[in-house]
Amino acid sequence: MLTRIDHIGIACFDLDRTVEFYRATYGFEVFHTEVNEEQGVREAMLKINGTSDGGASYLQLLEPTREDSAVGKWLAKNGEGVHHIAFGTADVDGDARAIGDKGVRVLYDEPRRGSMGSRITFLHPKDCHGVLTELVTSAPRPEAEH
Ligand code: V0V
Ligand code: CO
Repeated sequence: MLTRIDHIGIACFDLDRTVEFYRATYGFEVFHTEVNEEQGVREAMLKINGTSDGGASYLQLLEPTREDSAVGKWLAKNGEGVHHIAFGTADVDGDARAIGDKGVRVLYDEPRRGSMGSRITFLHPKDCHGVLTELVTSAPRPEAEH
């Protein structure tokens, strides 16, 4: 069951400048940063609400590490903006299977590694009314670390 919005993924050209915008404008601080080479992103998670029990909501700022990555290609075509939404679930495997059975393309056979040790998969935007949709099972108790 999808129980919350885990994060909204926002593509940007310059992660440091975008982080500074969110800090200066709204007061959001960086909770976590990492590079995910498989996904071709450098990312910053800004925690919006939650209790550090795995049930939080974040903004995920994404800068591509290479031009041919998903975010790199998307930025070249669209410029900066909202790239995907991510729903949180306790059971990404089961939910991905159930959604796939409804005829929506699930992009990975098995969930892959996401931010902060989470397990993630994606649904094809063309099957979701134009919205790239991610399903996330958080790691238990993700700790802040920069
Ligand atoms: C592409 N399209 C999108 C889209 N990306 N539509 C809405 N939102 C997006 N983000 C549209 C695009 O405009 C095309 O439509 C069509 O899909 C095919 O796109 P393409 O440019 O030819 O690109 P593809 O087909 O090579 O790749 C698109 C997909 C790719 C969605 C398959 O981006 C992908 O595998 N995404 C999942 C992985 C990902 O996004 N990783 C980065 C975040 P027209 O022009 O034909 O109408 S990593 C992350 O979130 C992490 C680590 C985390 O949360 O922990
Ligand atoms: Co994401």
